[in-house]
Amino acid sequence: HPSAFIFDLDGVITDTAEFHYLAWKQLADGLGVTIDREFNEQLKGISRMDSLEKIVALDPALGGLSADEKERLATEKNEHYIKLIAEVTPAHILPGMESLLKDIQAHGIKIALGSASKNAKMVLEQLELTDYFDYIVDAAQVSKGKPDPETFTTAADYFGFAYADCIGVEDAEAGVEALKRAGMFAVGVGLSLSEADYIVADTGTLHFDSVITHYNERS
Ligand code: B16
Ligand code: MG
Repeated sequence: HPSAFIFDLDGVITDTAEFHYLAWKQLADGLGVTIDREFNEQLKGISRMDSLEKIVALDPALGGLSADEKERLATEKNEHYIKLIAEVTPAHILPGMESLLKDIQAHGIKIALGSASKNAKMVLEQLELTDYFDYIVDAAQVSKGKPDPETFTTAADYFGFAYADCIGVEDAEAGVEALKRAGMFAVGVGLSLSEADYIVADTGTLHFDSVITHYNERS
């Protein structure tokens, strides 16, 4: 068996992408920039400030924003986002994920969260899943976000586990790249043309036994 499972949050445990989208959309509207759900795909898995940079880049007129102004805008988006996720409940857990966490725990395997979100702890609390997690990587303690491996290696280092003995679950290619660069076994959810070691269509088809079978067959 592996030593640990390390989960991404948004798109794996729950779909916070929609709430990020609504908060960014309102901010962008205020700046006179229009974004849609297709554009929002580019914001999945990347940090808050990198997301703002991508929105600002849509309009050359916003090229002159100072670092302080960007900080203020990112804070404004985050305050709105926090209001939105206050409404998150266990009903927002993606299909099959709580039973997967139960199965992993029953086998004595450690569970960690490796999310780029600084609000990850609050989201897990809202979902009532905090108790399943032995360790949560706080995005604030990571200096290089995904696709850098640091988010995932920080979790493995906390336990003192070899990276090759860890399984990561991701829905974004940047996250899969981070896992592969760390030397971990990467499970991709809903990804096509992915570098992931094992791919499932959605969380509903992500089962403990099949992940372990593929992990044990890895070359
Ligand atoms: P915050 P993940 C990521 O979560 C989101 O996918 C991404 O859209 C967001 O910008 C990032 O967290 C930072 O979130 O503003 O709450 O710190 O997929 O890494 O769990
Ligand atoms: Mg994600």
